[in-house]
This record gives sequence, C-alpha cells and structure tokens, in this order.
Amino acid sequence: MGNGFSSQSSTMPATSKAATELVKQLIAKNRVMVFAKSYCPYCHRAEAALKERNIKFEAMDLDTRKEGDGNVIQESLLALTGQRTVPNIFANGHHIGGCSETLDALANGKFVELLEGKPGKFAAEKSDKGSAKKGSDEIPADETPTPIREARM
Ligand SMILES: N[C@@H](CCC(=O)N[C@@H](CS)C(=O)NCC(=O)O)C(=O)O
Repeated sequence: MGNGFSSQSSTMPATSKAATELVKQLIAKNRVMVFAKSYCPYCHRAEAALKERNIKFEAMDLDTRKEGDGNVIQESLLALTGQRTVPNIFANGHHIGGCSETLDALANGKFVELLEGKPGKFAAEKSDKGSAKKGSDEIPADETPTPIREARM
C-alpha cells in the first residue's frame, strides 16, 4: 500500500508497472505515438517523414524525462514490442517499429492503412478508468498524460 501499485501478484517491480501503464496509455490515447530520444537522428528522420505527410503525432523523449524514468520506459517498450531502439512508433494501437519500418510503411501505404483501419491490440488494451464514453472506442483527449512534447521543427 502507499504507492498505488502494491499487492500485485506479478514479479514486475512497481516502477516497471507504472512505466508499462504509462506506455500503454500513451499508445492508446494517441493516434500516432513516437517514443524517441532528443539526440536520435533516426527519431528526427521518422518524425520529419510524418510531418511531411501531415500526420499528427505525439512524441516523448526518453532521455530528457524529468521523472528520470526513461530507461524503465525503454524496458517496458522492449517487453511490449521486442524492440529496444528508438524511435519506437505506434499508429492506431499498432506497433509499427523503428525509423526504417515507419518509412517503409509510409511509402507502401501500410501506415495509413493501419492508421485508418481497425485499432490494434495496444489501443484495445487501454485502461478502463470509468470514464469511457458510451458506445465509443474513441479515447478522450483530456485523459492524455502530461509528459508529451510538441513535434520537432
Ligand atoms: N534501425 C533502427 C535504428 C534506431 C537506432 O539505432 N536508434 C538508436 C538511437 S539513435 C538506439 O535506440 N540506440 C539504443 C538506445 O538508445 O538505447 C531504426 O530504423 O529505427
């Protein structure tokens, strides 16, 4: 008790649980979510490609988090997706991959197809905090957690 994460039966540390929950929320609540690092050229390239196509996205730089939990978040991303590197990009709840996969998916139409199609498993895993709007899979924008930065450039 005390930190809101106690009494879980899993062996995962509380901090990892919190990070995993945050990651899932961000993926579920943002049509396009980019986990990045501020100095990462692959991240800059992928974000530029999204911008070029007027695809709006949210991004989080793991290396500049005031909370200092970037490494834990990166571990959570690895556990969820099998991918450790950044950028780690999601569209409509689907894991796209890194920069290369994103550029490929943008070029061959798969990205937009996933974006506009059925929500992926990460969207479906959004936590139910009791504020679900009836009959809607849309995620209320006002529930987006805070630590998101504006798109670069
Ligand atoms: N092939 C990957 C390369 C991505 C990559 O190497 N990213 C570096 C940062 S620039 C990375 O994540 N390194 C490991 C780390 O920062 O923990 C892609 O296309 O996204």
